[in-house]
Amino acid sequence: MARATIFAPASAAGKAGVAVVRVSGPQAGRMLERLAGRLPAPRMATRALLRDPGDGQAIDDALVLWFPGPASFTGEDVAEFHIHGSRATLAGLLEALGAFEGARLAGPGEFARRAFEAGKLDLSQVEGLADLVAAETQGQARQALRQLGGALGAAVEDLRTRVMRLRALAEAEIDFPDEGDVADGLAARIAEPLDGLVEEIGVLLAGAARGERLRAGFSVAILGAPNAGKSSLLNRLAGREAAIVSQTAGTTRDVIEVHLDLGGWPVTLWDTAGLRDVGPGGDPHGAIEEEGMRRARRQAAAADLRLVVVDACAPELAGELAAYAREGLVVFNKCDLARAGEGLRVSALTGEGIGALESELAARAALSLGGADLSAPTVTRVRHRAALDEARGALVRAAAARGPELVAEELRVAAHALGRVVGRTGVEDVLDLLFAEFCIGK
Ligand SMILES: Nc1nc2c(ncn2[C@@H]2O[C@H](COP(=O)(O)OP(=O)(O)OP(=O)(O)O)[C@@H](O)[C@H]2O)c(=O)[nH]1
Ligand SMILES: [Mg+2]
Repeated sequence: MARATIFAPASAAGKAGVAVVRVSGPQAGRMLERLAGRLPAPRMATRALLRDPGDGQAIDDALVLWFPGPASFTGEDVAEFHIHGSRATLAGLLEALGAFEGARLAGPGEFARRAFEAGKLDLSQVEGLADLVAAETQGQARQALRQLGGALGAAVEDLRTRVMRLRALAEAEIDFPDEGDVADGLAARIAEPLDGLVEEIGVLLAGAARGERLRAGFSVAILGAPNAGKSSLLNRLAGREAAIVSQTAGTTRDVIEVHLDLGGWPVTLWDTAGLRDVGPGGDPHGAIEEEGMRRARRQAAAADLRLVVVDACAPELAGELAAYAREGLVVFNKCDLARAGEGLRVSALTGEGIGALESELAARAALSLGGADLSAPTVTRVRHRAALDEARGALVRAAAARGPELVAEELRVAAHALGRVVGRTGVEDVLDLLFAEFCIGK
C-alpha cells in the first residue's frame, strides 16, 4: 500500500494575515497541480488561484511552493500553500485536500517524524526543532537553533565512528589471535584513543547541566513569612495578577508558577505559601497550611535560587527562613512603610526597587545559564546525559578490560549508547514521546 500523503496547517490556529498549509507524500504534486491548475517551478514562490477540484469553486488567491523529493524537509514530495489566514479559506483548502484519495490530516510531529525517518534530521536535531518551536527567550532559541543545525549530532556521531574503529581492531584480534602477545598488543594500541574519547565525553557532560538548565530556565522560589508580600512581589515582577493577594495571612497555599524573560534569560518564579514556626503552646497549623508549607519547602529545595522576602515592618527572621536567607537572596519588601534591612529594598506596592531586583535576578540567571562556549555543542536533555554517561562508563571499562572479547563487548555498549543520542539505536520508545511534543503541522 502506498504511503499516506499528509497535510496540515503549519501556522497557528485563528485569524491571521497568512496561513500556511503543508502537504507531504506521493500525492503532493498531483494535489498541488489539481488545486493550482499547474505545477509551479520547484522552490519558487508562485501566485495561483486555488480552486476546489470537486466543484470548481475558487478557494483563494494564494502563493504556492513545490519541493520535489528528496530535496525537501521530509525527503518526500512537499507542497506548501500560503493562503489568506481566515478560518473560511483555511477550512475550504483543508476540505479540498482531504477529498483526495490517500490523503489525510497529519498527526502531531508527523512531518518531523518523516524527516527523521528519511535521514534528513537526526534525533538530536528533531529535539532541537521541538525546543525551537517552544522557545520563550532568545537564549533558548539560540541553543535550540544550534542543536537543529546538528552540532551535538555531529560531535556524537564523530565519537561513535571512532569507537566503531576501535571495536573493529578488537574484533580483528578475536578473529586472528595468533600474532604475538595479543591482549597486550591490543591494550597498548587502544589505550590512547580510549583516553581521548573518555576525556571528550567528559567535556560534553560538563556542559550538560548548563544546557539542560537553559532549556528548563533558571528557577527562583519566593519564600517568606505569611503576609510578607510574596504574592504581591510575584505579581509585580510578572506584570499581571497571577496570584491572589490579601491581607489575610496564609492566602497562598498552592505553588504559583510564572515564566519571565529577564535580559534574555528564561526565569521561572514560584510563589509559595508563607512559612511560619509554631512554638510549643502556639496555635497549631491546620492541615491545609501544613500541606502548603510542605509544598513551599519542596519548591525551595528544587529551585536554583531561594528569594527570601522579608516584611520591612517586621524584619526578624528565625528558623528555617533564616537558614534560607543565609544561602539565598534577601529582599526587604514594603519599603514604602519602613526602611529596615541592608541590601535590596523593594515595594511591591509602589514598584520601588523592582528594577534593581530584576537586574540582580538576571545577573544570577546569566551566571548560572550563560558563560558556556556558545559555539560548542550543548547537551540539552537528560536523555543525552544518560546516554553519554553510559558510553563513558563502557569506555572506561574497555580500557581496563583484559582480552579482546571483553574489550569488543564494552565498545559495542559504548557505540550503542552514543547511537541513542542521534537516534540510530534503541530509541523506538523515545520517538513516540518526542513527536507528541510537537504541534500538528510540524
Ligand atoms: N504597603 C505595602 N503593602 C504591601 C506590599 N506588598 C504587599 N503588601 C500588602 O501585604 C499584604 C499581604 O500581601 P501578599 O502578597 O498576599 O503576601 P504573601 O506573602 O503572599 O502572603 P501569604 O500568601 O499569606 O503568605 C496585602 O495586603 C498586600 O497588599 C508593599 O510593598 N507595601
Ligand atoms: Mg501569597
